[in-house]
Amino acid sequence: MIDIEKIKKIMETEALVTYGKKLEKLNSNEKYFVLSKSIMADVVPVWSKTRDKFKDEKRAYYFSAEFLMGRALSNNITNLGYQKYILKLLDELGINYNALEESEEDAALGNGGLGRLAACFLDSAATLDYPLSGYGIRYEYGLFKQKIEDGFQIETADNWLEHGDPWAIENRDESIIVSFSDQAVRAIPFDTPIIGYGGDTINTLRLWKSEGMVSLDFEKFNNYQYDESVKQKNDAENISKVLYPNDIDIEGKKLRLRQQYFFVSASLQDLVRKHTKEHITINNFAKYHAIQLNDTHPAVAIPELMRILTIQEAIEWDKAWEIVRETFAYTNHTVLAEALEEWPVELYKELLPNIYKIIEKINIKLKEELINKGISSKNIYKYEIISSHNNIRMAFLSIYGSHSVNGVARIHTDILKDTQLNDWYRLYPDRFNNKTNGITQRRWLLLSNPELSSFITELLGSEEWIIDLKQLKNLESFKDDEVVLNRFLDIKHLKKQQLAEYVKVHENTIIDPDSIFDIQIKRFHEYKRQFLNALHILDLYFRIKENPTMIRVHQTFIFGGKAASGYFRAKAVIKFINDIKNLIDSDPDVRGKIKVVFATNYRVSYGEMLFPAADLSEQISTAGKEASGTGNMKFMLNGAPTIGTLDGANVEIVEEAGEENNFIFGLKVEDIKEIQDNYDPRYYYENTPGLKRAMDTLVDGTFNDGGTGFYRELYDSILNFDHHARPDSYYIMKDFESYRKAHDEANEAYKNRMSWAKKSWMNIANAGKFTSDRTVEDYAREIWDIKKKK
Ligand code: NBG
Repeated sequence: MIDIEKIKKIMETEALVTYGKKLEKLNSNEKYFVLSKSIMADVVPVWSKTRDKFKDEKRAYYFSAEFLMGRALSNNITNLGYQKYILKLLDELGINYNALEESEEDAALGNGGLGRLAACFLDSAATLDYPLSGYGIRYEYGLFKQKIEDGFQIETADNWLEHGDPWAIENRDESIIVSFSDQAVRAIPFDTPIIGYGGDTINTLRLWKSEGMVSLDFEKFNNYQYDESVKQKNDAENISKVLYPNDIDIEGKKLRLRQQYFFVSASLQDLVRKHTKEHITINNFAKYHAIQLNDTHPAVAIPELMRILTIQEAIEWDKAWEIVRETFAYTNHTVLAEALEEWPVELYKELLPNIYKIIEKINIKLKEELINKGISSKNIYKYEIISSHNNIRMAFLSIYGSHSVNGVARIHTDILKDTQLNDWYRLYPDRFNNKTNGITQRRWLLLSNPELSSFITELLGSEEWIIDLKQLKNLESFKDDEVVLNRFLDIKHLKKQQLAEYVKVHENTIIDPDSIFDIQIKRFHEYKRQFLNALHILDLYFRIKENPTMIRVHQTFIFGGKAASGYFRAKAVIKFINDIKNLIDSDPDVRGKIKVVFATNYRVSYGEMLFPAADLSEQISTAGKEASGTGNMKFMLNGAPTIGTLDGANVEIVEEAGEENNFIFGLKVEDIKEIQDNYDPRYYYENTPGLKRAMDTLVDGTFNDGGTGFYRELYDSILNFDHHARPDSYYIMKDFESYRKAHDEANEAYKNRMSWAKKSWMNIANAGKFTSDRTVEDYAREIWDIKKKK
């Protein structure tokens, strides 16, 4: 039970000892800090109780280069059940909670879905009382901050630790040395509590910071070599300096390889050290540890554990390999070829020669196994971990060194089995399984949409849904209840108003809560097709100009998302969207009827405002390309129907909520297979009414890309066979017409308020499957073999 007097005392003490001021004199940021510290004081004892209760049990570890945690304060006080007491206390102290909440920086140690999934899994596992810890890197700078200047994306450093991080405890006494061929560094663990809902289980996210073995070379300093004297320290610190701002495409940088090995080696050494302290033998390591590899970024864990077992612990190879395979499981998060990580042999040899030798041996063992399994020698190259191009294929290493390989939505796993990883699937059919992604309803409904949450609790007569999302199914009985649906519409309107207020302040633009809020928020990538969305808006613009009396519900199109810093085509689309926005805003004929907003610096905390305010969820990736998507689930849970393709988890969303309650369009995976060899985008460009007109704005002087060449390049990527063997490889020209039709249907459907509300309602009622609680239960049972303990 919360001791509010104690919380207050600690706040006052912290104010004095940390800032040398009285509590009331602190600014919002400082108040946020002391409040968080006072909650930490409460949490720490329960945290160590959790460690004790799982001491002798098998535990699971999520190895991930990214954890996109967002803000902690509100989430933690909600999960602890402290919210109303804290609000009351702050009220008495005259402190404005919202200002304090807003002053917390997002912990953006991830790019997008992959990192956010890791964060949702941690929340679910703690809530369900499973022992799951996260292991990763404490990047000093998270994902860059985005500004828009003149329509262009500008990136600036995300110095999220500037004001300190009250949620992490630095455990210097547990530091670990990690060695490269040319460098040894000290890995310092920072532990953050992961507080399950109800507060019974508090798990750990352990992130490593890289430091030099010595902080100053005294001799050099004395010899006036000031730069040299801190070089070793700086080189070491660079390893955990920044998160690579790339999702999907790999970034083949030496420093990135150092990052991967750094956190993986530190984490494994940490686990082995603890294990050998607790158990007499290392032979039973797999009995107590399940490690999930979040994509291939941590795949070097496989040879690293082999190194520790065979060299450090002197276990013979085959026995060690058995332990490794039993310990690891691998999740694949994409089928895009450019994202399948490969590392040049030369780089490994240079940086990690011992690890490279182990990979070579793993490859030899693999070849032996293939021959034993009757794979003909001419086919062996298809599997080799070290390819004929002298690259190490990390996905192959991960499959071979794991007992489980999973995709993240049914269609994605099927594609892996049927095409991308088909050879491996035929070799080890039992190793492959699906785990459709999920999201935590604690953050994505309870916290971000308290109004809808209370209404749901009222209707269901219980709060059970917070830990058992299937309960939402019982909302279906209200699907024709106009009183209920009207209240839902009122809540939606309120969330739209709240967003509009925020947008007014932060984007300096007015949006109308009575218009349809049509939202696409996610990283910018060609396969996600923000460009298709933009083209359609432009087409609407021209249609309204041509036919001013056209009767449509007014629409507000909201985009949010970042483009990787070197990804010019994605940056061109951001610029294009901003140009369309300005075109519309400056045209009195169209202004008000449609409106474009660019939500700058999209991040977890912005998402918490956007998802609840959406009327329509844009999930329009080229079929077969989006592994799952998780934003789609956040929209669904907040009652926004999907306009989307049959891709990723959209397939399962529509299966649950009904196709009639969503707007599905476009090519399916099978259709693409059929047309891909003869696809000519120019045909659709010429023959789809309105499409040429919209496309040509890229090159006819309507817009100005400031001499960057962005627009011509974008245009060519879609239409020019001289530049590209397969132009429009994401089928935008072909899908345009059916996308427009789906939009027209959605706009028409929106006019009937009750039937629209019913569609939304059916989405909420059928969102139960998409909780990460379900996903984590499945991993725990089918892959990790861990048990919950209250
Ligand atoms: C992303 C996919 C998404 C998926 C998330 C989480 C990578 C490499 N993959 O579709 O693009 O939802 O992973 O599984 O970031």
